[in-house]
Amino acid sequence: MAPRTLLRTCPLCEAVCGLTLTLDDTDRVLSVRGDREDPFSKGFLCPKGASFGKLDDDPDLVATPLIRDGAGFRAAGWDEAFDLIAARFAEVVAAHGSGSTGIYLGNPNAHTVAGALHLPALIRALSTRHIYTASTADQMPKQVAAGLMFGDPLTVPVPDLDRTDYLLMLGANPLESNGSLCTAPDFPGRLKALRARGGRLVVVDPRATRTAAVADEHLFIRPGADAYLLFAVVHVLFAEELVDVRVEVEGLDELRAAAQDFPPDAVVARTGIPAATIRALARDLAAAPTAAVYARIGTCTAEFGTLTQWLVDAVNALTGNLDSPGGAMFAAAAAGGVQRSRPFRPGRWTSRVRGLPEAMGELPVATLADEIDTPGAGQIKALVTVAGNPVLSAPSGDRLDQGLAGLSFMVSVDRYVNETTRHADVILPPPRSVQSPHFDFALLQFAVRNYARYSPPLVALDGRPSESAVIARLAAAVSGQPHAGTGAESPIAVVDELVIAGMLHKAGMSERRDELTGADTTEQRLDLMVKLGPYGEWNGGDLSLKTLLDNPHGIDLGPLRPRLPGVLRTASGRVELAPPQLLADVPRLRDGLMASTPEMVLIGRRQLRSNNSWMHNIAGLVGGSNRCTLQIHPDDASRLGLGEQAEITSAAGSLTVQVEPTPTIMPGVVSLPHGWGHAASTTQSVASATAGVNANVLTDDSVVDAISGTAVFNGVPVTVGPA
Ligand SMILES: Nc1nc2c(c(=O)[nH]1)N[C@H]1C(S)=C(S)[C@@H](COP(=O)(O)OP(=O)(O)OC[C@H]3O[C@@H](n4cnc5c(=O)[nH]c(N)nc54)[C@H](O)[C@@H]3O)O[C@H]1N2
Ligand SMILES: Nc1nc2c(c(=O)[nH]1)N[C@H]1C(S)=C(S)[C@@H](COP(=O)(O)OP(=O)(O)OC[C@H]3O[C@@H](n4cnc5c(=O)[nH]c(N)nc54)[C@H](O)[C@@H]3O)O[C@H]1N2
Ligand code: SF4
Ligand SMILES: [Mo]
Repeated sequence: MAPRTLLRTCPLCEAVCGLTLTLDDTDRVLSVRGDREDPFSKGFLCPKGASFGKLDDDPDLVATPLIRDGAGFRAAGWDEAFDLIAARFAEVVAAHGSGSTGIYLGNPNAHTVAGALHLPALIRALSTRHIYTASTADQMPKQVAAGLMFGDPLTVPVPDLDRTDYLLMLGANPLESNGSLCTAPDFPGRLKALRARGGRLVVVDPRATRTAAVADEHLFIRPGADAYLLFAVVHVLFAEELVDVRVEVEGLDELRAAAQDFPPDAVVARTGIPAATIRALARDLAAAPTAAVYARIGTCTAEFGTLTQWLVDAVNALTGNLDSPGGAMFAAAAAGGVQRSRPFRPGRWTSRVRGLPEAMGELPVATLADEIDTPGAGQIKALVTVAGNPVLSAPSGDRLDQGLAGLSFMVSVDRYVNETTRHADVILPPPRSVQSPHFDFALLQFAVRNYARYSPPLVALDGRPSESAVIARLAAAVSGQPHAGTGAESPIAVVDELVIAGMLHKAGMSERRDELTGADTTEQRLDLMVKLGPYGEWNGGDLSLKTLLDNPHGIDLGPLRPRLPGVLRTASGRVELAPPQLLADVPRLRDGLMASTPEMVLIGRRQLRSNNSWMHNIAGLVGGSNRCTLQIHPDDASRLGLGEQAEITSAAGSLTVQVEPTPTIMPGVVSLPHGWGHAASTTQSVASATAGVNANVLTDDSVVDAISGTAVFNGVPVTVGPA
């Protein structure tokens, strides 16, 4: 049989590029190209996407369920694995109650159908408040700020990249990350186009990144100081009467009053940015025909993460750029739509040990180790992890490493035996990517152009359960029902039918169940979501699962359109510019103006041919620039007498690291990428041989962004000396 050409969305980052794959007659991926006919990605492909085939059939992937056997694992059947899970969960719950179970959900869940559609059933089945995800090591500050300003934490504005005249970007490096909370395939090309049409790009970052290199202007900023910079911009906008709000807002006077304490001169020492530069920035933003402020991970995982994210959209609103073409806009996703009826409220409950706030139903991952280590009612005894590696990704990861080893029971759904899953009693593998369907339920809500694309599984499951089926059966097992019913009795069909019935009922369309199409109940759910969505066949449009299947390269649904006030869920029905929960944290920010700055601070960085902790097992992706090195300014390196290796110490721990002197980083700042520190005891042969060190030995789980509980990875005080 000749090689087959098949189409699929790349699941490896937020850019959602279309891929054109060729598969041989054993269903192995022979080649990967960018899909030139995809209307959104137009053929773009990065080195990770090019490695899709290598990742898909890495010989070190887990292929069958694994059950702990002494120090290692043995292969097991699915029934045996689920029987064991049901029995052990029942024991733990009988002895300690359901509050002693917990779950950690990692980043790839944002890219899988199982993550979007079936994890909620697993979370419900566990019936615990111990819910942790990578969000509190990532974007939770943005979601909390958006929730308070717009009423819903999924209502996050994105820069209208293709039309803006001026983009101010803080703490993001899309030339390496390909963008985040801003779904934009070929981000580099879009920035090039911005400048080619006469637009201006200004990058704020403690490092002169690849993105800074293609900008009109780069401003070095002291880590953790973005809220100061943005407050000073707000101050100037008010002081110079440049405010031009074009949407209905509440709290303008309160915002003006809060900004009083942050004139540009007051923040110079803290930010390292001259007052004249800050004034010019404010004036330029106000004067540009259209402008957008966009801030990402460098500004989220910082001491004042939520305040910073608030001020980003406050500036967008004050300059007349919120919800307006060329400004910061809200996507309308084909399978989306605001579900909530009441305004978002964070902190509805707090964590047991440290009293940290809940947000969106979850607790901060920075306190997961506390909840495992601290005895008493509610201590976590049994843990589920799905697509995550918190030993390398959570603050004080080494502490978690020890905590996981002491659990009564742990089950992980993952492709690999990694630094986290090696502690599991049972590992359940998802099938290969080519055996999985793909639809971006989450990421298309943050797209810079409205677009939809569905990829059905390309290769038959061949006896393996889909990841959705694994999750649904796990949900049944932790509730004491280990057995896989068949057909309509299977856990996955039961879950899907419940959701379908609920959605149809809510829409007043219960009689239309039979009109849903799709190869299985999960595809029928997608059909329903799309039909009820903003372009849907049952909502005045023509979109359905069928139109998605008929257009395998994806469907362009047009540029972003203004969506206010329709998407707002605030009590006032207006954009809240000064939510009380945010104003309450401003005194802490003001106190920070007086605090002494540490001599040396640590920040992170992302690497082009990597993805957090899990792409280091592909030989073509590691090495070269993708190594675990401590970047430090040459002046600092010589002042400190550093050789090839250095010892770096924080309040949390100490590491010996490889030194990489580079003038691209600010003096007084060092950068270490996360996701390294691979253990020898996993099955990842390549990753173990290029181990590196775990940056999260240095990050301190006792320090969080107060409002969202998010971990602080940027601006960690450290000392550095010769090894
Ligand atoms: N110091 C520091 N720490 C950080 C950050 C930082 O900037 N600095 N960044 C933070 C951020 S933004 C994030 S998102 C987190 C990431 O934190 P995590 O999500 O905990 O870590 P990942 O390394 O992304 O682990 C993903 C896991 O999912 C598995 N996997 C991949 N695909 C699939 C799939 O389809 N199904 C299943 N079941 N498993 C799959 C991989 O094998 C891997 O084990 O790290 C955070 N940690
Ligand atoms: N190739 C690749 N792509 C990825 C990932 C990956 O690991 N590799 N991870 C994915 C994930 S999970 C995410 S969340 C996204 C993140 O996507 P981005 O937000 O674009 O992430 P980074 O590339 O780490 O860029 C963050 C920048 O913030 C800077 N920074 C650090 N501290 C501060 C500060 O205090 N203030 C300011 N202004 N800047 C600061 C850093 O120097 C860095 O250049 O990327 C995703 N895409
Ligand atoms: S940019 Fe992201 S989505 Fe596009 S090919 Fe690379 S990894 Fe895949
Ligand atoms: Mo992330």
